[in-house]
Amino acid sequence: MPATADLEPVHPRAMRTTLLLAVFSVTFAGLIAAETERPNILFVIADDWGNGHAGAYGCPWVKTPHFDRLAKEGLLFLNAYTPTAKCAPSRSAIMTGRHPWLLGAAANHFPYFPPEIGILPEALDKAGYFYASTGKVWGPGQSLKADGSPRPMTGKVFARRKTAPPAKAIANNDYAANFADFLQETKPGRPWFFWLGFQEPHRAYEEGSHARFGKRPADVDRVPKYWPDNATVRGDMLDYAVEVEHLDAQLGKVIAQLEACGELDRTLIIVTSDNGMPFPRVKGSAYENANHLPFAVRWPAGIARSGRKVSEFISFADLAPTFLEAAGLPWANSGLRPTSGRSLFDIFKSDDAKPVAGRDFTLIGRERNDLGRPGDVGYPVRGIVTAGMIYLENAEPSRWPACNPETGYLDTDASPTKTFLLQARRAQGSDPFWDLCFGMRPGRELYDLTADADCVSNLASARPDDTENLRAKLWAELKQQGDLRALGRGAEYEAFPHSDERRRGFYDRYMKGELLEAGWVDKTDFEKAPLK
Ligand SMILES: [Ca+2]
Repeated sequence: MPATADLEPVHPRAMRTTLLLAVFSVTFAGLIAAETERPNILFVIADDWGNGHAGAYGCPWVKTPHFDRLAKEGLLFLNAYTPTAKCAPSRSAIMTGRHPWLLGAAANHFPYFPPEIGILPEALDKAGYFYASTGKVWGPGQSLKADGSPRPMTGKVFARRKTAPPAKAIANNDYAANFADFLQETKPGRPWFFWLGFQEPHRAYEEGSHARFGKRPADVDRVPKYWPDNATVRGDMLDYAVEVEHLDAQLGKVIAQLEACGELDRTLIIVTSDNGMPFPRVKGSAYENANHLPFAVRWPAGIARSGRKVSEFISFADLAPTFLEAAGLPWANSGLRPTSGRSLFDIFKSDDAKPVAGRDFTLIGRERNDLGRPGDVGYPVRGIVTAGMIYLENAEPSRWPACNPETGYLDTDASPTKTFLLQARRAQGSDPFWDLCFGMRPGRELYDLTADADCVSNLASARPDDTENLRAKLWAELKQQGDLRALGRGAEYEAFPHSDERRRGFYDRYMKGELLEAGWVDKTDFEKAPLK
């Protein structure tokens, strides 16, 4: 396996003043006065919950009263982005404070996470925090120490409590009861970090379950322009909403427990998701709705002027720096590599009189997500989002973006929406929605997010100056970070092996006649012959 030791770190940004108190609390753990300055941290992350799908953002068909409450009593972020819209690389950025393309093998989905790269739970342990979790933390992939023993991505796991889910295919994890068990094990004077990893609204869904919850197709205020507006698609969106509402209800029970034990105001709470909704052209792609995510923070002791809506751009690379600043652990002592993000404390402390400097854009991109192309190659993309614009560069436009048709478009989860689009193309010989969701893409894409948030009208040729300006900025930033693709070494990402040996070489083995299981797509997703 290629090593990542030669990955040169990004320009380290000095952590803002490292609270003297906090230094004391690390040096002399046990000083109660100092310990009270450090908050508990509750990190809540949904799996595949997409942009804008909360009441706080004005969405009428996904009801999220508990997320909305946190936003109202804290901060609602309007421009929060994961660098890569796929579970493992998105979560790898959170674990390390680095964009995925600075993580060697962990740029990819299903990686062998590099044992030499430090991770958040190890740093929190150094800071004296009790780190624990329930549900989905990091993955899919393998994370082992250099000696082959497991690495502590999850900390102590609380998963004993089960409940009957309100719809089939929702996890039976009684998240709130498991959180209650966790609280029983916390101790006064020792701050904690709890990773509450919902498995919703990841697919599968109980098809049609929305009707049981009183939802009707007309509730959806608008269908994105890259799907047909019909009952199948609207129903699929509402079944997704049922799962989001389940996680929000569980979140409400968790907040109530913190309130009851007097810890709510002593806890920094962040609620977000790892990537956009699991629908064609969203999860796994690099368009606006793939990487742009719901994000709210509540922390009365640490936030100036709660109740604000924050327009500054933030990245998941900013999370680990935020957590460690709250924990009072200087980055240099954390064991983590230099961060490519920066702590959100500048936003927390902002007087809101003018925008916080240096937060006017964010970088996104991807390498290999799911398998399903000859030679296990990926679909490399880099992009930049700035006020009103998104620029994307597809490094290998001759490849299929959602993976090859003859192996089921493996980078798009099975769904009624996907099935509808595939059947429409088969029935008519072509289909404009299929083209948007599964067809080949040009090397350069530019979208005006103000007029076209769905990213369906590519302006790269029509606006050459904007394209060139954003292109220059994108690659200058990536080069400064140390992105191998910016240094002409992009092929190295493709050489890292997929960590699921059963499926490695999927395309080539399948095309030779081997029967391979891919449970996240349908048998009908496989085209009988290669398409042009
Ligand atoms: Ca996910």
